[in-house]
Amino acid sequence: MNVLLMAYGTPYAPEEVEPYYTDIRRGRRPSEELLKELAERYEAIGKSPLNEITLAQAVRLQALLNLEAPPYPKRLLGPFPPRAPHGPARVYVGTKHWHPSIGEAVAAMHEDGVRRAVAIVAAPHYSLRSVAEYREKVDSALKALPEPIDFVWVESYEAHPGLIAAYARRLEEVIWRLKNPGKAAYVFTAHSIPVAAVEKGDPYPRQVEKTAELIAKRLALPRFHVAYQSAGRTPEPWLGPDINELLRTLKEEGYEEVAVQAVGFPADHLEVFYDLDLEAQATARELGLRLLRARSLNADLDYIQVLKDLVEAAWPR
Ligand code: FEC
Repeated sequence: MNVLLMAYGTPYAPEEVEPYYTDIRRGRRPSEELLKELAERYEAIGKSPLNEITLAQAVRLQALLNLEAPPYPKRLLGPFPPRAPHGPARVYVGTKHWHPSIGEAVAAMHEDGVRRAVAIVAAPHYSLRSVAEYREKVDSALKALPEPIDFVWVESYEAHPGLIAAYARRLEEVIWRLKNPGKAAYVFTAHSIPVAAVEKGDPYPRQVEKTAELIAKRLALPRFHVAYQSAGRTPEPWLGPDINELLRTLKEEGYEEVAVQAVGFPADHLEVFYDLDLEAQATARELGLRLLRARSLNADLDYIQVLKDLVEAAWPR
């Protein structure tokens, strides 16, 4: 079994911010002002842990896929650890905007003799501005190969019961810390996308709502809100409400405590540590709101088990 696990990617060092940002902008170099602003955001969080988390996810997913599903054999006479019935699994990492790039990963897979594989992004919601773009990068890498690799895609998993349970578990930890859970606001966030994509029929906002609704239902929350964060620095309109704008509305409505969960991102990175933990937290402080954020899934085994389920269900038999 072969897997291409993809994530956004982040620069490893400050001097890599410029080419990374240029790649995000499809080859257009950012202005000095935009570059300075992004570099300052990285500086403010110290470092984005996204590459390390993606690698840890891949290593753990590979280990889980190679273990025979419980119940294990009664006697440990055979090879140890017990072998999965579908044979040795290999998980390759490809990042959308940095290294290893999706192109580098696909080329390495081909060189290793891989001819079929499952492609999955470490982000649960499909968007024309996310998963569709990962797919374009895989397709363009395939064009450079002498023989094709047959990829089966997991395009979204916004309602996977294991994902909902994993998110609910972490939100529950926040609920325990609220002074008055019955009167708090519960806000689920995802990365914003340009409104133009939504007008083209992007299922993204519907899928984000679905995840939020299922977590809320599982925890019997009295109410919940969906907000978008990290809108791009471009003049076009981006999907809202923005989290900071929603915090202002919540304050006006009389809320004192807000529980926030970033359901669009399984991992911690710039958009979580800066946009939520610094920026939204500062807005909340200024408004006199108490904001608590649920911790991320990262490479925790409950999330890796979700990836394993999805990959095994997609693997052609
Ligand atoms: O920790 C890190 O260094 C990387 C954090 C990071 C993640 C991420 C995820 C998503 N993005 C999505 C959409 C867009 C669109 C644009 C865009 C731009 C940026 C910029 C940075 C950035 N994104 Fe991102 N995104 C992360 C970081 N993103 C930095 C450039 C500066 C800025 O605008 O803030 C606009 C691109 C353009 O100009 O054309 C659209 C979506 C996701 C969630 C799915 C995924 O993880 O792939 C959607 C993590």
